[in-house]
Amino acid sequence: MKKLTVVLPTYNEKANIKRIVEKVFEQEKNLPGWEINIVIADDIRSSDETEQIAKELVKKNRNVHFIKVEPGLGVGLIKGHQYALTHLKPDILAQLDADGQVVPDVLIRLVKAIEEGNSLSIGSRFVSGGKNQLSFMRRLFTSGASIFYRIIVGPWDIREVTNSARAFTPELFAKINLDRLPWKERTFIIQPAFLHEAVLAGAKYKEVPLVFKNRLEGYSKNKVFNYTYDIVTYSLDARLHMLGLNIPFFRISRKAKTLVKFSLVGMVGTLVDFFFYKMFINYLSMTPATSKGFSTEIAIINNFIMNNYWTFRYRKTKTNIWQKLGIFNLVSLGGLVIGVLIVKFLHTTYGDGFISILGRSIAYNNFYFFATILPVMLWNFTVNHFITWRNQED
Ligand SMILES: Nc1nc2c(ncn2[C@@H]2O[C@H](COP(=O)(O)OP(=O)(O)OP(=O)(O)O)[C@@H](O)[C@H]2O)c(=O)[nH]1
Ligand SMILES: [Mg+2]
Repeated sequence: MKKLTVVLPTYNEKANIKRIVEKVFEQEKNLPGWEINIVIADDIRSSDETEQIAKELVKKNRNVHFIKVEPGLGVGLIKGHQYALTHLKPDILAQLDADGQVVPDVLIRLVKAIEEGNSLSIGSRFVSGGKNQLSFMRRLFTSGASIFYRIIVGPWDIREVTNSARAFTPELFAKINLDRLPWKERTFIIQPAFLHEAVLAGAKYKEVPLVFKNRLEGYSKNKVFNYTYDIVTYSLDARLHMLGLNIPFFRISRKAKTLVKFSLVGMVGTLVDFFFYKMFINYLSMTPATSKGFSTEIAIINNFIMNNYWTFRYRKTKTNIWQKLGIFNLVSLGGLVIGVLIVKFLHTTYGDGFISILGRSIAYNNFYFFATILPVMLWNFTVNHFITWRNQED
């Protein structure tokens, strides 16, 4: 008998785990000559009864194995395969989501593709017979991520990059560079990243049809903004690496994510400021100075709301929302003073000249304005990061 191991990563999947285990074993009858073993890799943060249910399954069936793993999908998958390799000696390693979204008969096709001589088979919603039954927004994300990744990283002929349903040989797994693969990061980037490293390791790959349904029970751990951000930064990182530039761009981008979100909020805030500034002048006949006063306060409130419910959403503070709004306003006032001082200093130093760029004459004062953006943003970010939304969890 040959051995197939299937890793099922879980994070609060009490409603699905039993059913998926049964469904996976049901595939055995269509895989003559193969014995299936399942490794459930449960996140230590799982707070529902996933662990109890999984342990009952282990007691009932000696082909079910259970490990507890550090947070992150990548950790669940990699540790799951490493467990399989050391304890079960598999001929093929496979992995599936544990929430029942993937129709498990994909296993049969995944195994067949390896038997045909490939070292990596990829369950794909984009090949003939494959289906993606998610909501419109999720489908848009899947396709967008796929196209972006294929253009920047490639190869062009792999169409499915964001799904876990895959199988590969132990030999291929041994060749994957785990130091470069960002498998310990708490993100779903493991899926495209593993693919990239597998291709670099010389994988012979094939896509097979996969039907992906909406989640049956439980909740999604996939955060679309974060995932999009990671896909973009990882793809650029991978491309730089392929060009011979080894810059840890992806790791740095993940560390700088809060700052990037804060800057995006700042940009939206500038548009809001400008929009109301014009509205108050044109429709309420305010003077520019009065209008700027009101429009800036609206932008400050806008930025506050976006930062509170998005950028710093995970921060636990001891202050209430009104106190935070008060501090945020004071910080913004500080930013205003810094901006004015910078303009004053530059104006005193360089005066009122013009510079000719591409045949157009541009006043120095434009540059004075833009010179304030970065320092003011850094001031705002630093103070809000350390004071307004300081994590005070204890
Ligand atoms: N061990 C572990 N498993 C995880 C983690 N995050 C997600 N999973 C599991 O990985 C699988 C995929 O996660 P999902 O939340 O279903 O992600 P998704 O399928 O892209 O999103 P939905 O379509 O909304 O379900 C599920 O079996 C999860 O339980 C994690 O941090 N650690
Ligand atoms: Mg899912």
